[in-house]
Amino acid sequence: MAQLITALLVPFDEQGKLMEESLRQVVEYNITENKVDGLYVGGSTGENFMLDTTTKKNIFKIVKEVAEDRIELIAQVGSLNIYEAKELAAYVVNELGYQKISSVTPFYYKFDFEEIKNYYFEIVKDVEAELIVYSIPALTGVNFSEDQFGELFENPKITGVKYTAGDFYLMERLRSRFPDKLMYSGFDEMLLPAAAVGIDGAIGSTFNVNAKRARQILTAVEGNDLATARKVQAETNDLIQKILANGLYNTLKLMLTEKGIDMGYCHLPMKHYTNEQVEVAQELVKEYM
Ligand code: NAY
Repeated sequence: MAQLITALLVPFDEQGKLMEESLRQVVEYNITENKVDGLYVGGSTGENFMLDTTTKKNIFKIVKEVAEDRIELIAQVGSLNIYEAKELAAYVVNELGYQKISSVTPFYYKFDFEEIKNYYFEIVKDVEAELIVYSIPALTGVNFSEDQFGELFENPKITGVKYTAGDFYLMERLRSRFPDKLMYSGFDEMLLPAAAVGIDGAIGSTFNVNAKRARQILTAVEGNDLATARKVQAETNDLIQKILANGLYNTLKLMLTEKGIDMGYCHLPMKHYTNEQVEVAQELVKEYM
């Protein structure tokens, strides 16, 4: 069965300070209510790239304290500052006991493939952990070819990819050519086609509020029940469309706040929510949760 892994939301107060107690609660909610198999910590959904090193470490530590070994944890340590990425990798693996790390492709500058490959090999070199490449071309501008994935996968410590893209031809080519590497899909609105290609897991922000439907899609595809998978993906996409129209991370946070976990605000420069966004989120909770 493919794993369902929530891309964890992180609560911040109005000043952008981590809300530790709420973070504990949202981790517990994902384990006991959403019943997910794992958490992806420090990704886009965690607003990670706006945070300082101390806060990132604190988030990894709190998540591990709450989750212990009940579910799988993947720490996204990637950073434009490769020394920060290495420091975070050493911290989560050696001090906290994470077994998997992940790293976004370096972004902003137009690094060539050799530079990107060196970045990954350098990050994983000194830690005893598996590394999942986080590929999200729409946000980073970095597109790998099939052969370039192959070059990364030659490193035995690089064990998979979080594939956040809509190119299902490339996804299928990777799936067939690297059957022993892990393939995680990253777009929740395309879970059904990704599951049909054959994934080891799905990592998604909307699983914070919609995990049951996501699980139904995975179960239906694996049971060859395409009619159910389509119906549930359509319901899911009605919800995702409304969430995206209302502002992705603000709405997900507001929905959890409505469920009793105070998720605070998004981190500046992301906007703080408006009253209209709150009203929409409240309606979505009534209709979908
Ligand atoms: C991350 O790093 O948190 C992720 O990439 C998780 C995957 C999400 N991608 C982003 C960019 O948020 O769940 C998706 C996405 O939010 C969802 O499919 C809505 O488009």
